[in-house]
Amino acid sequence: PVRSLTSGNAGKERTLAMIKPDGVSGNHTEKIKEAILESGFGIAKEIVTSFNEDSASRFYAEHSLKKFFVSLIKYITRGQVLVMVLEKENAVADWRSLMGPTDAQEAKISHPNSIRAMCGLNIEQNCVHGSDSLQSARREIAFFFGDMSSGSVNFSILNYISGLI
Ligand code: IDP
Repeated sequence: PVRSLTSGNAGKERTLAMIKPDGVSGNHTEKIKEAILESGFGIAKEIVTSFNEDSASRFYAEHSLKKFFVSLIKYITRGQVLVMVLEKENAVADWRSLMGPTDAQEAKISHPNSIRAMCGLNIEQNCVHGSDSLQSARREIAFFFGDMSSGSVNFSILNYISGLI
């Protein structure tokens, strides 16, 4: 087939994917990236970083009143994470579907081919994150990679600064 030279990003959607500390320390990174590429996603951006309590609380602000919040912050700050911007048509929903349900134990039964079934341990330690809507995707991509148009401060710079204080 002849490929258009000007196709660029036309029709593509972006979502934020993250391999959480249990995924990185359990050496699941390569397997997960293979599954991502095999499913037709492009990896537009990638960064290895880590959360501190402050950045984690901001990232998960919508869960701040939940019972599991303190435990979630402890889990997500315990090691490095690999953050990626994935690109393809229908990227938000397709990455959620490839991840599988939040509870990795449930995933092993209902979605045995999902990433959470493959690498997750339970409802908390489920090895991957994915934006749940286009709006969250935009917010989360800007959180890590900055967004020149809104003048937000880059995540790694914030992390660096809070490390100095
Ligand atoms: P999601 O990651 O599948 O979108 P959310 O409900 O947005 O799920 O929750 C964010 C993260 O918080 C989950 O991925 C998981 O790590 C953790 N979490 C969610 N529900 C629970 C729970 O009931 N107990 C402990 N941790 C939870």
